[in-house]
Amino acid sequence: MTETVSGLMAQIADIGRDPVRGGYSRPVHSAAETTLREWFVGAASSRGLEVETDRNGIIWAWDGDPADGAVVTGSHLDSVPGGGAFDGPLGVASALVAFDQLRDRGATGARAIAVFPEEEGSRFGIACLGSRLLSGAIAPEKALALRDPDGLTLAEVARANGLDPTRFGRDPAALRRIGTFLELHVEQGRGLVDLNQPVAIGSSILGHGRWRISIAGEGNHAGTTLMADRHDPMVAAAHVVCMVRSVASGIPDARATVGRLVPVPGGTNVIASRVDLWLDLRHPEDGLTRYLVDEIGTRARELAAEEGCTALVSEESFSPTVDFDPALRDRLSAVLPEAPVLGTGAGHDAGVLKDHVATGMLFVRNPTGVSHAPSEYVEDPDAETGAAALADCLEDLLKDTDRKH
Ligand code: HGY
Ligand code: MN
Ligand code: MN
Repeated sequence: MTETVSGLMAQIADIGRDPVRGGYSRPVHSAAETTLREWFVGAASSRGLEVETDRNGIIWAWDGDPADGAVVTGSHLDSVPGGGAFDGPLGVASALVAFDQLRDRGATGARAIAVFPEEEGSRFGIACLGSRLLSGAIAPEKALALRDPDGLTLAEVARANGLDPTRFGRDPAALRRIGTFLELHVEQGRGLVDLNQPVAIGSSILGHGRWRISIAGEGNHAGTTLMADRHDPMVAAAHVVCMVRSVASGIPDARATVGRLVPVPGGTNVIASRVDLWLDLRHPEDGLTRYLVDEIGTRARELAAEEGCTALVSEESFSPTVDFDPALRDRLSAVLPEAPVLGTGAGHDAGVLKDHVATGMLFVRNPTGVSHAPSEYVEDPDAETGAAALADCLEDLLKDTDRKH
């Protein structure tokens, strides 16, 4: 019986459900994400794919012997807190089905499925951590020192999950094995719905970064401290959140979000001593993103000072705007002439790898247009259409590897 994308997605539908937030919470190296990794290894092994986990925790499933210049597809299994079912897993499940179809078609040529860890950056704070380590975009010592909300370092968590932190870092041999990387992903927007098409080809990824704004005030008792005597960082933080929205709203195509705000110590009857909040800022022009961060930082310091507090802004990650390889994009259009070419405001491992290997993306229609929330959705027929489109593109790309070997 030929497995379907929706059949594979049904196999993992109950893994990592979040009863409090709704949707799924599958942080990297959590029990849920580990179970998903085991599911993928099982599904790949049952197809006779050769599975290995590399030094950075990336899982590779090879159809045939690993070889340089291979055609690689895949995505990620980790999620944001309370995320949807499809962001990441759809690309992994579609890759498995596409590989089945390539086998049925007798396709030859070196090919692999890659599953990248910590794409969302939900546990250790930096998105696409696996592909950044692979490509050398982040120094291993910086990555290994990253701490999760419980204070555990990546080094500690990696070691507890059977990885050797001393081996983390740029992996030239693994990079050489990627000739082309093509990632299929649920569309995180309404482009395909509005165009009434099931599949799109990716053109670009909006530049985006993450900055931590730490506002320090004076912790004190909620009942004994007069209002006039307070230096309350929560009040300053509230003004900063509203300022972020007003600054970004004035700039076309800018997107600014404070999705995470953590008061310390966080007691109901306690005036916080510090509030950490994280700014997610995106714009097509990297220079304008930089300008907006400076503007927001200046105003945050002013707003903090008005409350007798101080604000410190520190950059956690930045990914410039990415335009996918035009030759690959056009080649995908030749294979999928009906597919519109669409940009995305969401980051992906394909974006990180773009400076190292030819990378492209396919997007599959999401009727709700919503992502990073439980209502993210893909209809079964579109999921199968996406996998078939991926198989068609991979088959075309494999012709190159045949010529090379
Ligand atoms: O945040 C993003 O854009 C991606 O979903 N990691
Ligand atoms: Mn994703
Ligand atoms: Mn995502």
